[in-house]
Amino acid sequence: MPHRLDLPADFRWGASTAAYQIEGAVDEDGRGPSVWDVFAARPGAVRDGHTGRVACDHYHRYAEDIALMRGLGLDGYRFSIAWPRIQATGSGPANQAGLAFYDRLVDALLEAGITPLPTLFHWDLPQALEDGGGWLARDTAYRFAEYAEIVADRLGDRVPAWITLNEPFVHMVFGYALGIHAPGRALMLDALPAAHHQLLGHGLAAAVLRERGREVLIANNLTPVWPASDTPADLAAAEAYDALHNRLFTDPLLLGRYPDLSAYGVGEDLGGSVRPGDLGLIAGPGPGLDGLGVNYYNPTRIAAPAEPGGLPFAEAEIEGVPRTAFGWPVVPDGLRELLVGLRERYGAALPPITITENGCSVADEPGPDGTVHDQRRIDYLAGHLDALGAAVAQGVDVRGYFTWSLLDNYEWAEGFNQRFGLVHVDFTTQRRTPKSSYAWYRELIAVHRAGQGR
Ligand code: IFM
Repeated sequence: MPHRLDLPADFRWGASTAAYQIEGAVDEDGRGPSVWDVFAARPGAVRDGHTGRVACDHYHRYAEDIALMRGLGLDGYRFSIAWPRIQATGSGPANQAGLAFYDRLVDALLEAGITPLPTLFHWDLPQALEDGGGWLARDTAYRFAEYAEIVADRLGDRVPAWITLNEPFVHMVFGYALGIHAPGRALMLDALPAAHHQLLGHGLAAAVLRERGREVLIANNLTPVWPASDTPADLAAAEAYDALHNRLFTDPLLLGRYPDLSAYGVGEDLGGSVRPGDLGLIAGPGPGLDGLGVNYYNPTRIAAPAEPGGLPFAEAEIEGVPRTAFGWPVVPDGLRELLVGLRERYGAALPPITITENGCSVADEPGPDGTVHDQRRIDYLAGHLDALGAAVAQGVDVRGYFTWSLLDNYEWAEGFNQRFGLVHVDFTTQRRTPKSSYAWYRELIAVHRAGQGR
């Protein structure tokens, strides 16, 4: 039975992936090493020692993958461009062979009637830039804008809208504060300049894209923050966490200022990294963003820390809800809460929203008849789309939904052990098997397109 949704008729349906998670071909056609190649090679860094060396071999199989997208009836495909394919060391002239790959990809998407929605940075920084300080170095923001210019000049005639960064919060925290993702630095609060420099890079790249008449989005990982109780200590902890996870990224973009991080002992200059004029560059002139990309997976429950002196919050369990294979709590209404909360917080400063990621990992494998029945994913997606519909009914302007992910892929520190795809990938044979959720999503899109949306 197809799922019925009351969404605008021009609502856009899509799926998302990212370069290092699917492309493979890490040494081909002049691609330089990224921080993920180096990190994944470190013993113990990634579960089972998995690397993205081959991943889904999408670099060679993109035509087959686009045929799968066409089969779904997607309006749009969100993928990322690997910076080290375009500039092996993160600066200097463009690598023409790297650009040619994305040229072919974009042309093949358009040929299939699918609008490309590229992300310029989804965590695979050229290692040479990391050797110079990575996102802790201000210079990386300027290199990022140069790279954006190269790519926009080559693909911009066919790509109407661009996402600058994917989840700068996750990249800062996992990559620079905790060291569980590349580049593997464990600097705790000294990682904060990596937030500012990513945002500065966004602002500089956004100016380049807008000069060329292109639309600009950013994809943030956002979470509703639930205080563990209504004690003043838990409420203060929740506020501190919200400032770090959400507002640190949306306030400068939408309001042109950083939130109060005094609970962390951090001033408005974020560890000395903010210079006069930077916030104007991040927020951009006029509405600086044409759209806000929202990646939603789950809410976060926060309590006061057990011991004083460390971080001003502690994460608490969310009880009594289902969990994904990853162990993440499944709370579909959290998406409605998040979207309505954004509108309440930012009012007229909030641009139209696109859900740029939402999905779940399920431990699914083909059964004896070769099919993959992932009812849990269907339930997850249906619940979240209902929540999205409820947010739209409450007046939030949501323009599209891109599920994570088209394919099972390389799930960072988890290697290939978490499967998020609508399509099962056998990582030994590279055989693709559409799961039940693929057929379900195809039907949903078709029903909506046939006029069930408003
Ligand atoms: O796989 C990731 C993606 O790269 C960024 N957002 C969350 C997904 C699931 O963890």
